[in-house]
Amino acid sequence: MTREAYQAQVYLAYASWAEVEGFPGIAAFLYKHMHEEREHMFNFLKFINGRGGKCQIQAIDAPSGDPKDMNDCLQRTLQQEIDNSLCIDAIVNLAHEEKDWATFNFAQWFVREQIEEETLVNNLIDKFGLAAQQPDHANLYALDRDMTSAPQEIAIPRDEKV
Ligand code: OFO
Repeated sequence: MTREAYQAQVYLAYASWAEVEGFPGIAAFLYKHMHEEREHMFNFLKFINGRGGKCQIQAIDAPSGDPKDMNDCLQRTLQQEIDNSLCIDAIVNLAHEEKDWATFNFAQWFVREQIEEETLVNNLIDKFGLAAQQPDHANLYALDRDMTSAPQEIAIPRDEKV
């Protein structure tokens, strides 16, 4: 739960950084994602409390400084999500080991969510790479503008239809 709160804190920091650096569209996308991570945190809290446990509300670590540019920001965002996926995997492994099928089932939603989130950031890295190659940066402007309304959800391979 604290890890999800940390995810939200990192998205907040990167969104604020992007806003100041002149990328309002990417900032809007990251701000929205901050809310999604807060929701994940809340999902953990409700699950733990609802199963007879009691959540301990702990301090959230500070994010590790400003990115050096937008590419660095997106790469660091991807790494955050990969690290988070490993934390979710650890929950799945432990639940399996302890035959705690309720937690195992609960964690499956997050496994799927992480596939989605890693893909979402990877796609953004690809688009940014293409746009940044243009000498006049016109595509970068368009990309940033489009990010304001970009969806936070994406289909995962299992859901794709040919
Ligand atoms: Fe993307 O971190 Fe929540 O699950």
